[in-house]
Amino acid sequence: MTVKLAFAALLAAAAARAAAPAPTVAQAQAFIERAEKTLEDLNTKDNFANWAYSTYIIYDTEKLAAAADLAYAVETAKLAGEALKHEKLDLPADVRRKILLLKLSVSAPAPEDPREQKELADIQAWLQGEYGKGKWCRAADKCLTLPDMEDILRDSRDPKELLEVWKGWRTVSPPMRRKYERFVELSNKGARGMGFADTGVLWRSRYDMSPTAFTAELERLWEQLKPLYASLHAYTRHRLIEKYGKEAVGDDGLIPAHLLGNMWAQSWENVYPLVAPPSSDPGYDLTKILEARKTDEKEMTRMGERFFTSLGFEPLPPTFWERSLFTKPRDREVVCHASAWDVEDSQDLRIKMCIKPNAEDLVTIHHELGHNFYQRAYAAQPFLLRGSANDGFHEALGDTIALSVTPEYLKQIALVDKVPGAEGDLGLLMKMALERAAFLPFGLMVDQWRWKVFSGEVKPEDYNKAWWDLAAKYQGVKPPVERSEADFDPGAKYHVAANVPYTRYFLAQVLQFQFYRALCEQTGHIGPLHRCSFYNDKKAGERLNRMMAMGASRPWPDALEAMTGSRKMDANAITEYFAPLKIWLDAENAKRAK
Ligand code: X8Z
Ligand code: ZN
Repeated sequence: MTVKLAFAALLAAAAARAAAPAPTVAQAQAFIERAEKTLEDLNTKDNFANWAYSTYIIYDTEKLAAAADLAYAVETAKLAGEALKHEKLDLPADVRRKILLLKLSVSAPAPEDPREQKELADIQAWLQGEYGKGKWCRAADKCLTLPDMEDILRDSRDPKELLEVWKGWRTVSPPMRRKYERFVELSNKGARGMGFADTGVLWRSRYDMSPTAFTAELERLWEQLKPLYASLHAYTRHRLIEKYGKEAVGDDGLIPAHLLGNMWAQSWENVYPLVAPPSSDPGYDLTKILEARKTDEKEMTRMGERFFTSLGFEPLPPTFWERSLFTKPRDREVVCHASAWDVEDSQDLRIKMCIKPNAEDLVTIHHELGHNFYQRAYAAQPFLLRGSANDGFHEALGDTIALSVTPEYLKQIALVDKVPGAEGDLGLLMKMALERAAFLPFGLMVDQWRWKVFSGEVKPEDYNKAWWDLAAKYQGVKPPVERSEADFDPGAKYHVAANVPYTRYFLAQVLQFQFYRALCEQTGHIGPLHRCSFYNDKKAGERLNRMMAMGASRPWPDALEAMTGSRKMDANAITEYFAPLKIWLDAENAKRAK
């Protein structure tokens, strides 16, 4: 088209717009209803395609998943564009909220150019598959999958083997680097098309406050939590030096990432035996109990389900048991990273998980079922409001239940014979701190990295360095060997490869302790908070259900208020829970500071 003709076309379009009557509120309402129908249908198709891909990674399912993702993302971008013309109207609150949620719903928005739209969807599906298929071959005939390597990280105490496996898993991600770079470019184009400065700003706009105010909220919460984390870190580091020697740990105040029992050093419960407070053993080891009883994967999931039904929730539908994936198949590649699915209409609920009979996975089962019960609780909401109050709420629900897996509860369900007395408290609290308090800075740093990457503050040539700078700053953790920009360690974490925002898990830690405290207060629990279990408490179930049934229909402070009476996120429920441990840790740390 010549310039002159193009200009004429623009003028004609502007004239047509001027001539078109302004839309009415009724039209806006009809628009959003149509949009919901279209999106719900595309979403279901996308779920079927992605379920097939994640549980059977081959070329063909990759293509089917990419095509379904593409259709969903393109339609969302188109509808978000159309919604603009309704935004100036004086809309009913629910319509306005739906338009807002529509614009915020895709984590990697489609750019305008159809070729780039396809490229973006293809890269995303490819990255997921690379992560899922990732293997490291110890020897030509001995290739390990991620769950194999996680087993070694969990159980081995041989620093050479730990190092080998830690490095081994990270050979999977360097091929992702170039694609990730391009992914960032394309996703940012999409975000800009929707009026956001970059993808990170879009993510931070999901919290019913300005992105800047949200960043400040995170900072405020982290300031509340830092002293607890610092005490736990110092004590753990000291005990690791006792175990592995000063030489292995170093004298820079940091902890090498391969010694903490977890592939990403994100939670540390697997090193409990190395850091247990002397003479304060709770007297039972849940992993050993599950092993001794030969509890299989489905039975572990049944245990989780029974907690929810004890609160008054309906049991999961038969299709949950037929269609979920509970174990790693031997004959095909799958994405083992645990997830919960609402495949169709909040009826076809499933989990996908390569369950192992250990305490860590029992907690993860509760976490995943929390997603499923949440999905069912908001089933009656219109499509765009089917979600949690903010994404931290979704992640917090099952964890709140898992906080109730106390010795008292385990006795009630006859998994232990004897409840430890108060002498076991420090041990119990230490286990929980390694599992949850240790996670806090990791929950923050992943998106601190991505936000800088999306904004361009961190350039591709500094991807790896920036990752480890943040790990040092927030977690006090360092790589066990020198890394370079030939590595791409962020890509060795599922949520980076799969583009799942991560701040939600930090928020979930804060929220779950607030939920738990509120429910325990309601049950009239007396004694230390960490001994409270609301198992069997129908009133607790009702309260949870009230909040969950709201879905995303109201700004999250309303849901938080319904649940806890407070409209603010507050980390003091965590600090209160761990207060006795903190006192003990500080005394221990002080002995060495002298
Ligand atoms: O990804 C998860 C869940 C699925 S939403 C298994 N989590 C984070 C992780 O594994 O990194 C739960 C805790 C943090
Ligand atoms: Zn989750």
